[in-house]
Amino acid sequence: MISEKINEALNRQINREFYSGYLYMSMSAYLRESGLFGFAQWTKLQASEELEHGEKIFNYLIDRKGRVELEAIQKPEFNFDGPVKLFEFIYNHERSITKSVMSIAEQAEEECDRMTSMFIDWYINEQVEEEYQVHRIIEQLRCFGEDRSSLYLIDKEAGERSSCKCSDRT
Ligand code: OFO
Repeated sequence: MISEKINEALNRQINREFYSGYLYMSMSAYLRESGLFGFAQWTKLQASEELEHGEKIFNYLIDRKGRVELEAIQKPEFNFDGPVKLFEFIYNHERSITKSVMSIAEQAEEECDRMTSMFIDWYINEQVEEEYQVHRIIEQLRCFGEDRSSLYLIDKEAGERSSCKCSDRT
């Protein structure tokens, strides 16, 4: 059995993961309209990953005999004012996700819920990778993005991302 408090926190996290998926889809549409097809592909892949993250928690709650309660998903932003602002938006969003998984980890620790602690550790590690990857793109865009041909290459490289971000690490 899982405590009421952790159950609620995990339901909120499912909603955040699904909202993240929705947000990345909205970004993908914006990027396609802007002709940045590589970034559009990157954000679309990210959207699928976020849905998987939400589903993983959904399954965990069911396995632990918790109660899944799906809430309405907030309407995502759709206007981003260029790629730098868009990736900065992602970075801030992912940092807020990091905070929310960290608070679940703290709650699990307080309640000595070892199973949830182990489960949520995966999300904490994932956030390290996500923040790193997004920050890397922001740095590239800030350094070279003003130049059209460099932007083309950065966008192209992002479009070559495979579904697992780990292999892209340099
Ligand atoms: Fe973007 O992160 Fe899920 O957890």
